[in-house]
Order: sequence, then C-alpha cells, then structure tokens
Amino acid sequence: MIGDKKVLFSGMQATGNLTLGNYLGALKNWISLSDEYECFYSVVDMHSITVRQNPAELRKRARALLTLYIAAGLDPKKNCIYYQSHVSGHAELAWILNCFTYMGELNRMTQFKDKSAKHADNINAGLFTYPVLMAADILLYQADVVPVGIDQMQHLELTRDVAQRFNHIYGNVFTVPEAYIGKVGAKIMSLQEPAKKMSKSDENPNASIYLMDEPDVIMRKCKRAVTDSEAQILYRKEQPGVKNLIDIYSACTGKTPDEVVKEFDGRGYGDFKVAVGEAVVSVLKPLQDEVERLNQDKAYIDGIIKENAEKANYYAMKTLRKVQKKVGFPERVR
Ligand code: ATP
Ligand code: LTN
Repeated sequence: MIGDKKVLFSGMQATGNLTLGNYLGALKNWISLSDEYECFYSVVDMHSITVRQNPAELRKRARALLTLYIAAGLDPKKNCIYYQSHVSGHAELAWILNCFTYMGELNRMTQFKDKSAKHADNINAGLFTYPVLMAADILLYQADVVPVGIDQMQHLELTRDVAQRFNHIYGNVFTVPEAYIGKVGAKIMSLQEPAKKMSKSDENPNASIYLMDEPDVIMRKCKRAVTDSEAQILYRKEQPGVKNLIDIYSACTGKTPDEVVKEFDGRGYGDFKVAVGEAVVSVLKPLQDEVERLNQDKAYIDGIIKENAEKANYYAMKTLRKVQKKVGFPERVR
C-alpha cells in the first residue's frame, strides 16, 4: 500500500512498434485502472537488451513508448511513468532473487524456449533470467496487482513463487502480487493468420495494425483482413477471422460482440471491414495527434522523466534496503 491505495506495476518492452493488440490488450486496461491504484508503469529497456538492439534505435523507441503511455491517457503526475534503466534497484534486486530462483523453474518458461529458438545464435544468460528481472520489477514496488496479457501469466506465477519462497525464509518482506487480465481485447489476433496473435515482431506488415499507422493504411489493412467464405457475420470459433474483427470493433466502440452481430446482421464482409477500419481510426487518430503534440514539448517530457525516476527510486530503495538487510549484507556506515 502507498497511502490508502493498492499498488499496481506493469511494463512494456520498447522493442518494435506497438500494435493495436498491445493497446487494446494492455495499455487500455492500464488507463482504466490508473485512478484506483498507485501505479508504476515502466518502459522496461533492460529487458530489451536480452535480444540484440541497435543502441540509437532502442533509445528512440524507449522515448516513443514513454510518450505513448502519456498520450494514451496515463497522467504522469499521478502515475509513475519511468525507464527501468534509471532505477538501479531493479538490477540489484534481480541479482538477489537470482539466488532464490531454480534453474529448473527457468527452464520451464515457454517464452525462453520460444525466444531461444528465434535467436539461436544468441542464447544469453539474460534471456534465461529474464523472468527474474521481471519478478524484481514487480516486487521492488510491493505491487498488489500486475495487469498483463495471458502470455505473461507464467512469469507472474514464477514471481509469486519466488516472493513466497523469500517470505517463508525471512518473514513478510514482499507483497505477493495478483495478475489482472482484462476481458475486452484480451487477445487480438493477426489480420492475416487469425490463429496467431497480433504481434509487433510479425514479419508481414499487413498482419498487424501499428498504433502510428496512417488512417488510409489502417483502412487498407482492415479491408485486406483474412476472413472466410461463410458470408455471415457471426461470433464463433469456426470463423476466427470474423471473430477477431468483431473483437476489434467491440473493443474500439464499447459494444458487446452480441450487439455487433445484431448491428451487421445481413450485411456483407466488405461493409463490416470498412466499419472496423473506421472504428480503429477513431480510436487511434486522437492518440496519434497527442503523440505529435507531446513530441513538440521536449522540456515537458524531460521533466517527467526526471521527476518520475526520482519517485520510482525512492520506493525501490525502500524495498531494496530491507531485502539487503534480511539477506545479511552489512549495514551502510553513515
Ligand atoms: P513481441 O511480438 O515482440 O513478442 P508483443 O507484441 O507480444 O511483442 P509484448 O511486449 O510482449 O508484445 O507485450 C506487451 C503487452 O501487450 C503484454 O501485456 C501483452 O500481454 C500484451 N499483448 C501483446 N500482444 C497482444 C495481443 N495480440 N492481444 C492482446 N494483448 C497483447
Ligand atoms: N515481460 C513483459 C514485460 C515486463 C513486465 C514486467 C510486465 C517486464 N517486466 C513487470 C509486467 C510486470 C512482456 O514481455 N510483455
């Protein structure tokens, strides 16, 4: 707890351009939770270097992501929006937690298996201990809730196990966090292969709508979305392409899938795709305009970066000092 509020922590990697999936599945939920909780939203740039990055590109993307958090509606005066690499406590706690995490546990992580298959030439130790750094992120702020997509559940379970293990040995040091999985837009699928999730690292640019795509690009991608030959707009798993478009439309308009099915009863796929495209544009255009506006105000963003790093550091250090004492590190001489 901070004051009378529970604590929320979440983060996103600054790798690749964010997609509509990232927005509807993650960022949008963050905004709806931001009044109720004391929130820490991190740009997890330390996680990004588990795969090789171009330094200039990483720096640019990290800033773009931080700006996007604000543009999407997170108030940086109320929510702590900051770069992970600006708070050294993340790395320090991660080291300690490494000593309380078993190789066997990390070996089971499906993201590690996926990423090591994808980057076979660079299976580094950071990729392997990635979930420990993630546990440190969360536990450092004594977070109660962690909004994430379903794909991150395994990492969150590990975080809970490590926290409980540590607490069992040293007393109640860490809050054991709960996952928060949003309902609407929980999983947006690829527009080209609706069995796969929409992903920012997809090689086919038509598969994903990027948050910064121009309106005509969004319309074109929606029109080209893969559907089927059933010629009816129904919400069912036998029609994964259409189902995905209904999910997108309902997440953008706030209507339920049932209402959408009724609205488009008897209409063709062509009409429906145009409506989906328009709904997406109506959500993304204001976001893009706000990014544009914020990009003009370098001093404002710089101020946020500095202030929030200090705030994050204050809370991180509180937990870190406690943990260091518990494990037996010598006290500092003042
Ligand atoms: P990558 O393609 O590089 O694996 P990603 O697009 O899967 O990236 P992450 O950075 O792993 O994105 O995820 C950021 C957040 O967005 C996570 O909380 C994740 O669960 C959520 N998310 C990612 N893709 C989708 C999607 N298609 N639908 C809903 N939520 C998603
Ligand atoms: N692993 C997450 C990003 C992430 C995160 C976190 C999410 C790093 N640290 C802490 C929630 C809490 C991802 O790839 N989406």
